[in-house]
Amino acid sequence: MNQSPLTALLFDVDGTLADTEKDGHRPAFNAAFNEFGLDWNWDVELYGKLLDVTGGKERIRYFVDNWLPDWQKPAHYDDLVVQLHKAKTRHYTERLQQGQIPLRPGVARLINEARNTGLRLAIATTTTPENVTALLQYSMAPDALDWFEVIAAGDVVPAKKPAPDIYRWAMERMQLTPDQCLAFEDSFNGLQSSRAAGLTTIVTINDYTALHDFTGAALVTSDLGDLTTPPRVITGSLQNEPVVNIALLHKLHANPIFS
Ligand code: XBP
Ligand code: MG
Repeated sequence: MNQSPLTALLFDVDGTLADTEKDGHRPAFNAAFNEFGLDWNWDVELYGKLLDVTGGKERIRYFVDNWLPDWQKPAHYDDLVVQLHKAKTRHYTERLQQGQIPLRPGVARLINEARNTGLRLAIATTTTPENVTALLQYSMAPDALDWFEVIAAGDVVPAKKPAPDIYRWAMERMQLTPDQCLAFEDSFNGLQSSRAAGLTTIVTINDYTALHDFTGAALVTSDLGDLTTPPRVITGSLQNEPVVNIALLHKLHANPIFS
C-alpha cells in the first residue's frame, strides 16, 4: 500500500514509450558495424538474446565475448567500442529524425492526461540521452522535452538496469520517494530495476519481452490502450476502466496488488 498521494510517473523509454529495439536500435548497430568495416550482423532473433544486457556499449562487448570468442580484439578495442557506439547513436537518432518510430498505443494519450491532471513526469532509461531527446522531439512533440522534469539516462549511473540506480537517481532529483511514484516498464530487466527501487510498476509487453517473467508487476498489459482499441490484460485488472488511464493509475497506486 502506498501511503502518499500519487505525484509522479516515471517512464522507461525503449520498448515502453516506443518499440525502438527491432527497427531502431538493431539496424543502427548494424549500420555502425558496416561503417567500421565489420561483417557483424545482428538479426532479429540474435538481437533478442543480446537484449539480456542493457546498454549499447555493454551489449557490443557481450556480443564479442560470447559470439566471437576467437575474434582477435584490436589494441584499441575499448576505444573501438566507444566509437562504434557513437556511430550507432548517430544512425539511431537519424532514423528518429526521419519519423520512423511511432509512440506505442496510448502513450501520447496517457502523457497528455497526466499533464492535464498535474502529475509530474520523468524518464528513467538505460539508453543514451541523445536518443531520448530525439524520440521525445520527433515521435512525441517538438516541445515534449519540456514536459519531463528529469531525464535520467545512459551513463549518469554506472550500474545500468536491472540495478535500481537510475530510478533512484531520478527520484532524488525530483525529491520524491518511491511511494509517491509509479513506474512504466516493458522488460524483465526494467521491472527488476523499478521494483528494487521500491516502485509500483505497470508493464506493457512487446514482441521481445512477451515471455519475460513479470512477477512483482502491479499490472501487465499488451499496451496502454486507446479508446478504440482497449489493451489486452495479461496479469492484473483494469478495474472497470476502459484503458490504462489516470483513474486506474490512482487505484493501482493506492492499492497495488502485485502478481
Ligand atoms: C534499453 C537498452 C538500451 C538500448 C540501446 O533498456 O538496453 O541499451 O537498447 O541504447 P531499457 P544505447 O529500456 O531497460 O532502459 O545504445 O544508447 O545504450
Ligand atoms: Mg525498456
